[in-house]
Amino acid sequence: MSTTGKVIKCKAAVLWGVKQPFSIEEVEVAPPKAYEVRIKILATGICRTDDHVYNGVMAANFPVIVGHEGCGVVESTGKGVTTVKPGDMVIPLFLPQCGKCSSCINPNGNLCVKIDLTGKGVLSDGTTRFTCKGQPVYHFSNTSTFTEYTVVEETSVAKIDSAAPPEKACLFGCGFSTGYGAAVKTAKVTPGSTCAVFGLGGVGLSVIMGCKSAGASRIIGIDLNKDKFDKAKTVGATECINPRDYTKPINEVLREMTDDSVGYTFEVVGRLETMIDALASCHESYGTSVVVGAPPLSKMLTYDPMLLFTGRTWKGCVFGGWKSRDDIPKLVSDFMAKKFDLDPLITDVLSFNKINEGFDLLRKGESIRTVLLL
Ligand code: PAD
Ligand code: ZN
Ligand code: ZN
Repeated sequence: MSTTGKVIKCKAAVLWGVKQPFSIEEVEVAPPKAYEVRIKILATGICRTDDHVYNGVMAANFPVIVGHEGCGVVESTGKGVTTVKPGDMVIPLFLPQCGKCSSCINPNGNLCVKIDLTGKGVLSDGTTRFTCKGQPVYHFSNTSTFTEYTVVEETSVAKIDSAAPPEKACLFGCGFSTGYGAAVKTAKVTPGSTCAVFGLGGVGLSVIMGCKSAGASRIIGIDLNKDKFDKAKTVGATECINPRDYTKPINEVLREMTDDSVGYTFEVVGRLETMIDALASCHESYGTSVVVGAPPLSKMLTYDPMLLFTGRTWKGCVFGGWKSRDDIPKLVSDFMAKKFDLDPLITDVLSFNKINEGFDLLRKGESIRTVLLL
C-alpha cells in the first residue's frame, strides 16, 4: 500500500532535553509539502556535532530529532519537486544549496543562506513535519536522520549513485566530506607539503585522507588519546604525537620536528585553545590553518595579531567547502571508482535501537564512526 500523501508512523530517536538519553518513540511524519522530500533513512552515522546538541553546547530547540549523516531512499515528493523522485538514493544535506543566494552564486562560496546555524529546527513555512505524543518535534540542521522517515527541503538533498552502499555512503553526509574537503578543497594542500592535523576523530582522519590524496609528504596527527594513532597511520599519517608528552608548546615541537616547514594545519577538535595552537603551528610566512571543528557556542577568542601579520592565512570551512548538491554526488562517484576507502572510518555498526550505546562509544573515545542501521 502506497504511503504517498499519508502520515507515516515510525520509530525515531527523540531528544526531549539537554543530557537526556535518546528515547526511541513512535512519531508521526507528515507528508512533504511543496518543494519538500520525504526520505526513508537506511543508515546514519553518529557525529560529534550530534553530541554537541545532547550536551547543550550547540543551539537547538527541544524536543528534537538530531542526526545529520544519513543515507536513504526517496519515499515521496511534494509539489514542484523536479530534481529527485521516489526510489532515488539520496543523502540529506545539513548544508543546503539553494542555487540562488550570494554564496551559491559565487564560485568560491558554499554557505547557503538556507543553512540552519541557529537551531530553529523548522522547515521554510515555519512548522515541523514530526509529531510525538501530540507535540511537535523539531528538525535538526535540515536533516534529522535518527528516524525511519524524515522530511527535508529539495535544496537539502543530493541524489547519488543508486549502487552506493548506504551503510558507507552515509558518511558523505558529514564526516568524510567535511574532513576530506577541508584538505583538498579549502586548504588546497599541495604535493610534497607538510601537514599537521589536530584531532583524530572521524573528521580528522578524513582530513588526513585528503592530505594524502593531495600528495602531502608528511602528515602529523595530534591527539591527546594515543589510542587514535594506529588508525591515523592506517589512513595516511606519517607520524603521530601527543601534546602531553612534551613540556614545550606544540607549535615549537612541530617546528623542530619539521625544520620549520609546516604548510598546512587543521583544527578538528572544536576547542579555542587548539584553534590558536593550530594557527601558531603553521609556517609564519606561507602557512595556512583551517578551522574545521565546530566552535563552542558564544565563546570568544583572543590572539596575537602578529600571528597573521607575518603572512599566515587563517580560514574555516563548513562541510569542507563543498557546494553540497553539486559536489557530493561526484565524491560518491569517486568512492565507487575506489579512489578512497571509507572502511577504516567505520569502527562499529549497530542497529538503530542501540543508539545510546553508539553515543557511549563516541564519548569514551572508543569509536571513530558508529553507523546505525534502520
Ligand atoms: P571526535 O570527538 O570523534 O574527534 C575529536 C578528537 O579530538 C578526539 O580524538 C579527541 O581525543 C581529540 N581531542 C580532544 N581534545 C584535544 C586536544 N586538546 N588536542 C588534540 N586532540 C584533542 O569528533 P569528530 O571527528 O566527529 O568531529 C570533530 C569536530 O569537527 C567536532 O567539533 C565537530 O563538531 C566538528 C565538525 N565540523 C563540521 C563542519 O562542517 N565544520 C562538520 C562535522 C563535524
Ligand atoms: Zn557532523
Ligand atoms: Zn544558497
